[in-house]
Amino acid sequence: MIEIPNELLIKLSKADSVVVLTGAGISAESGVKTFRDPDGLWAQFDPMELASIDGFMSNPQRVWSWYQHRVEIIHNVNPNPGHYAIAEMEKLFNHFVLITQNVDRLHHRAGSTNPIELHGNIIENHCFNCKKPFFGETNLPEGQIPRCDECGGLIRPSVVWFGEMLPYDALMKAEDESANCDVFFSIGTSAEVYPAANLPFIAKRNGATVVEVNPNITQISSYVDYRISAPSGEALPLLVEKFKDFLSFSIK
Ligand code: BV8
Ligand code: ZN
Repeated sequence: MIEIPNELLIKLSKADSVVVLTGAGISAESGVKTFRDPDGLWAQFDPMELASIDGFMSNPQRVWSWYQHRVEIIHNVNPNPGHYAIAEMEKLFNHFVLITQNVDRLHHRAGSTNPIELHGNIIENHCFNCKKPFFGETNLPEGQIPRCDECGGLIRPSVVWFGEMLPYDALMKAEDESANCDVFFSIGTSAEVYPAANLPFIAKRNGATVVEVNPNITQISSYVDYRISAPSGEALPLLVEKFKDFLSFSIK
């Protein structure tokens, strides 16, 4: 039985600004593997070999085909009730911002407007050499990588790899929104990857109520004000339903 604390509903009813940070866990119920769960991506592959510049430079074919494999998976899954609940939350607060570490764009497909993508996205590609966006054919025979039509450079996915800076504007906006919100949700993330993992601390330091939605304990669990220990696909629709009931009750 998932508990939504009444105190949290009261805080949400008084909140002007609400920020949500999501990680791979929000997509788990869509069938997209997380990174660090026992059956996650990193259990099979070494992230430094596959999600880093060095990894790409040392074996571009392997990295490119790993990403194409993940793109294939993402094309065959759909947003889950957790994604839709977050899209619904957007309509319930005066100021609502979604920040995601995910690259699968399932939030967009669920109707969230303008999520801040801290780690880029796996759907778009660009030239490793001149950065020119690439819109050509990506479905090539195994072992082949598309080449840039401008400079002939190798094409890479438009994600942020380990050791790469996050998009400056996205990170600045994410930090600013986290520092100025009333309630901050950390949903489906192990809170291990920086600088994204700083955001809940920035929020807390600035007086926000911090809520974690995650069936497992994470690096920030001991710091948060509320923990909803449940899968986001079940917890978030319930939270939205309880909050709407709370609002309609308090209006009467
Ligand atoms: C940078 C895109 C400056 C690619 C990704 C030492 C200390 C501190 C930091 C560092 C350090 N050494 C290096 C660093 C920096 C490094 C970092 O943080 N490393 C960590 C691992 C220690 N960070 C970087 O390199 C970043 N850049 O710092 O630039 C710089 C420049 C040069 C040199 C140094 C620094 C770039 C980070 C971005 C990397 N790119 N992804 C791709 O996808 O292939 S990271 C990857 O991890 C994904 O984006 C993912 O979103 C992200 C975070 O993981 P999570 O989303 O949290 O996923 P995870 O599997 O870990 O957890 C899932 C959670 O869901 C679990 O808690 C589970 O319980 C929960 N869950 C499961 N099911 C459900 C659920 N929750 C709810 N419902 C469910 N049903
Ligand atoms: Zn190029």
